[in-house]
Amino acid sequence: MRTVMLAFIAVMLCAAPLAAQQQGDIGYTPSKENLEAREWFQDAKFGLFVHWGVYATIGKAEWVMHNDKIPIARYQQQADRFNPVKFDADEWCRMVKDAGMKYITITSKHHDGFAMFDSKISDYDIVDRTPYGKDVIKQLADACKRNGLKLYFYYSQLDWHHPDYYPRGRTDIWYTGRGDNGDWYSYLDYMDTQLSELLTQYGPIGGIWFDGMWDKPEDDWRLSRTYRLIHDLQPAAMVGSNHHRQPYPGEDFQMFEKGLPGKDPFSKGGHVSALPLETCETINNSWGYNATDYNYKSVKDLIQYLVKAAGNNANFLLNVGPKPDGAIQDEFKERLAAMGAWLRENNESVYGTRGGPIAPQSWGCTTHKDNMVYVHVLSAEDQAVALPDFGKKIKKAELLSGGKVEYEQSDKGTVIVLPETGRNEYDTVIRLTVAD
Ligand code: FHN
Repeated sequence: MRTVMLAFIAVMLCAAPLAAQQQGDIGYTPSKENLEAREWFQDAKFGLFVHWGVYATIGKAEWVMHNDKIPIARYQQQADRFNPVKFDADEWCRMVKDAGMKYITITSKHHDGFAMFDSKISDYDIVDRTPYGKDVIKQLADACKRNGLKLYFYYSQLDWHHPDYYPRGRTDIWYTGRGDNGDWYSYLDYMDTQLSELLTQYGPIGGIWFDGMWDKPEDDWRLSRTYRLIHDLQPAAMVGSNHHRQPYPGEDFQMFEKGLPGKDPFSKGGHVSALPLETCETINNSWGYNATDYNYKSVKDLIQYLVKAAGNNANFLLNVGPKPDGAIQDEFKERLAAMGAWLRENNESVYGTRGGPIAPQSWGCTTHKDNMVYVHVLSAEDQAVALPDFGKKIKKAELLSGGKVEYEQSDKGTVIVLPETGRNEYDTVIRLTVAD
């Protein structure tokens, strides 16, 4: 009996990851356009994450419905107060470009289920339910096009509002007033319809940034069908999911939340794939607008986060939570502007690069492009840094800001002496020209 039980447990343990693996489209071969989009994405390096929804009217971030146990009937009233008359999509784009960012990823629907776009399958959306009555996603899509930015849509698979999101998952919310029943596959149909809307109403988009599958990861999400739908409608659109697991077939990039690849708190040191990588982070401690969160990260922290992401071969998606009136608070704008100023001076060591060739070190990290290696020294107090051998002969070393740099290379590695002048408080970048 015991043997049978053990065998049963062993089968169950093997079955879970297998079922999980099969969520994706096993036969997926990315199209040429998709592979080009991945290259573009990796070259772009820096994007703006936007968490914006009716929750902004409460000013307690995007989980307020859950955290404050607000029933649907009462939460819906927030839509009556959502009137972002100061929203100016072109101004957002100017801010993004000035920050050196190349794309925007915005919440088209968060866990509260409220669509920030004009959804035809539901009236629980910005056009039908708010005094504002206009589609902000459309305005942003048009402005991004005018400004040469790519637009990605965050879409929450988890939905605290839809009656068919049932059985409920980890965030089981009994206080919403929804019944204890629902047709799961009807919910997935609804989700696919909304995704089709997002992929057909706004021109070419960068991709879909899924979130929320972690709410009930072992359920049948029909991922292969949904991912195929997206790729059929827009072959170049990149699919990624913040499920905190290794990527499923059909996904085109892998994201990490609040940590560098493999070092984020959610994936528990998990697998870093060969797909394009991205890590997202907040400027204060909140994704959605939080009126009492004053824990702003410094410009130095943010620049170093971007550089470390690049050194780890990942993009950096930095978040703002706009106010309910559509304005972006000054504390965010100031930090973005400062990052942009730094990037204008150091752009060549970030854009178009890939991580390495030397693994991140205690003093910083490296990026590379063609026959250049960029050494990013993040600890300003270091007088010299030691680079392990990376198999290339260094022909020249210079500060990116100008000026010669002394170095000594042997078959064990290289010691670089940092000049007294020309160091940067955020990141001293040394450009090494290496032999082919
Ligand atoms: O629950 C969400 C959260 O609100 C936010 O959207 C972040 C962004 O990465 N993701 C989820 C948690 O993993």
